[in-house]
Amino acid sequence: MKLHPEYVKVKAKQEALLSQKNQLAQEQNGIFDRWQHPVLTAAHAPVEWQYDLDADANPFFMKRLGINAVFNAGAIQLNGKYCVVARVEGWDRKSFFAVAESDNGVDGFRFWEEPILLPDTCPEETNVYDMRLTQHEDGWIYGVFCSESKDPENADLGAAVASAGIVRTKDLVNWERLPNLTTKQSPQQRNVLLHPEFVDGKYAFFTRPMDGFIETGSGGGIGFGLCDDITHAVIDEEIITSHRKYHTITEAKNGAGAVPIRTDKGWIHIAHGVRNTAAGLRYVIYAFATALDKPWEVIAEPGGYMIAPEYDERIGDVSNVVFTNGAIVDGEKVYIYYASSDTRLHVATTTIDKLVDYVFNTPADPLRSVDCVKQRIALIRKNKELLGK
Ligand code: M1P
Repeated sequence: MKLHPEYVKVKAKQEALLSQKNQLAQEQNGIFDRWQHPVLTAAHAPVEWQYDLDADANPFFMKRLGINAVFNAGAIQLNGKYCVVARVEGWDRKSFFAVAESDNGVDGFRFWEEPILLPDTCPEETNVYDMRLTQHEDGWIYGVFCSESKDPENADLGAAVASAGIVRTKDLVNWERLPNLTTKQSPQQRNVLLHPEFVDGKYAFFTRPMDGFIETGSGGGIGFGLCDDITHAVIDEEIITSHRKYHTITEAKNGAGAVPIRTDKGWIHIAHGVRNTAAGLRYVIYAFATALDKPWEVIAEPGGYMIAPEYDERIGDVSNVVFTNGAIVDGEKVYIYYASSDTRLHVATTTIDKLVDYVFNTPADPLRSVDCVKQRIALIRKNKELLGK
């Protein structure tokens, strides 16, 4: 074996990307700040994960196991570092999880040496993705993710079954796999998230009841359910928190995103909503608040989206998508990790005060055009008065 001379060149080129500083984007909206560069892309994946570095075995220095995309990431702060568990997708379309860390949360993210090898307890499982990381008050860090298998009862090769896989760890290194979540009312689940606190002494999950793999069907929105034992998690009953609504950003589906953020006024949720268009599904990120003592009860929901795909974000493997499954709260600062078009990961930064103001003081969607015009005219007239017009 001998090291291929191309390795040094490829590594140096990647180092330039990894050490690139991020800057605030120019256009801002007062709600959150965008940043110029994505924080993780396929190009951030270690060279050693993709090439056989041995010149004898790989004379043309080919990528043997390429990486297609790095996107939807769970996020926590651990040992003073901003850590994300990203969804990494190989050229073979299989996703897996890998930890990347940064000192400041907006640039310098580097993957740990090896991706996460989950305990293989589920032989039928083909694909895993979108881990939400919850630092639970019981002392564990839980990862809840989508565990996808071929539908054994449907000959169609595209027919799949989605359920919620559960793992736990203390250090993001050693992972214990627990049995998948069972939801008695819903045949399929995706976008499941564990609430960070016990509710009535029980583990509380935000769920996304679905009739099929893609369509939510009769699933009315983001669900909520309690379970007694996380090591054999069963939810008997789900109720709906944030509802899907006709002719809104959540008409086709919605799903929980980042772990709810505790504030003095309520839990702030940052979720995704989906509508259908002639060009396919459009995914945006929206926010709402639930009551501190009843985390399932929505007490404020601004109209429309908070983050929608813009410029380059619109284009990718699944275009016109922004999606979040992780945020980090560091004192007053909030870092929302969102992916664009199932291709790359970005950060949006804001503060607790701004989020609270946004969620509680932005008008709700009045649901009809005529009422939206009235809402806007009221704003215009108030501004005219202020401007002395
Ligand atoms: O392709 C967009 C997103 O589609 C799914 O989300 P949902 O279940 O709400 O349709 C997820 O597979 C997600 O990973 C993906 O980003």
